[in-house]
Amino acid sequence: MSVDIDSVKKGYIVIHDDNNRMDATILCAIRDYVGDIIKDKQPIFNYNDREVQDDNKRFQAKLDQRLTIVKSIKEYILSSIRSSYHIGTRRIGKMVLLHSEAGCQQQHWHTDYDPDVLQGLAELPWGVVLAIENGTSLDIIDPDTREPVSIQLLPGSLIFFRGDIVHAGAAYSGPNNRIHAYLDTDIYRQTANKTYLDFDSV
Ligand SMILES: O=C(O)CCC(=O)C(=O)O
Repeated sequence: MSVDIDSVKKGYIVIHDDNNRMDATILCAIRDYVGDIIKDKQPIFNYNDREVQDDNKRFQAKLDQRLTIVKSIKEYILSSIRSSYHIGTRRIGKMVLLHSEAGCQQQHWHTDYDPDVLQGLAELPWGVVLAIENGTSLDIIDPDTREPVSIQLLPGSLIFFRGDIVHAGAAYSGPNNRIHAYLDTDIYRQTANKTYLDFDSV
C-alpha cells in the first residue's frame, strides 16, 4: 500500500492499494454482500443549494458487524490505517454501504462530527471511505488552501479524514457503491445520521 504522506499533515490520509492487498476474492465477497443489503437502502441527505434541495439519489444501508465479511472489511480498514498512523483509542463505530444513483449531485459541504465539540478534544475522531468499485471519489476542502480537492479512489483504496475536515460526497454520473465508516474515540462517538453543514465552503 502507498500513502500520500503530504496529506497526513493536512488531516487526511489517502492510502492506495497498489499491491492488491484487497484481492479479487474478497472484493467479490464484498460485492455479493452489497448486492444483498442494497435492498434495505435508505435515502440520506443530499442537500445541495446550487442545484436541487435533495435529489434522493444518495442512499445508505447499515453493515452488520457480526458477519464474517464485515469483520474482514473492518480488519482491512484498521490494518491500513495502523500502517501509517497511531490510532490511539479510536475504534470503528457505525459502518455503512453508500450508494449513489446515476446523476447523484455533490452533497453540501459538511463535517460528520460537531466542530464545536471537536475544538476541545485532544484526540479527534476520523471518518473513512473505502472504494470497492472504480470511479469512487470524495470531495474535501484542503485545510491549507481552503480549495476543494477531488480524491479519486480505486477499489481497495481508502481515504481517512479527521473529524474536522470539511467534505462532501461526490457527484456521480453512474451508479457507485462504497463503504463509509466512523473511527470514533472513547470520548466522542458519531451521532447516527447527523451532519454539520459548512456554509463557508463553496
Ligand atoms: O457519499 C459519500 O461518498 C460520502 C457521504 C458523506 O460524507 C456523508 O453522508 O456524511
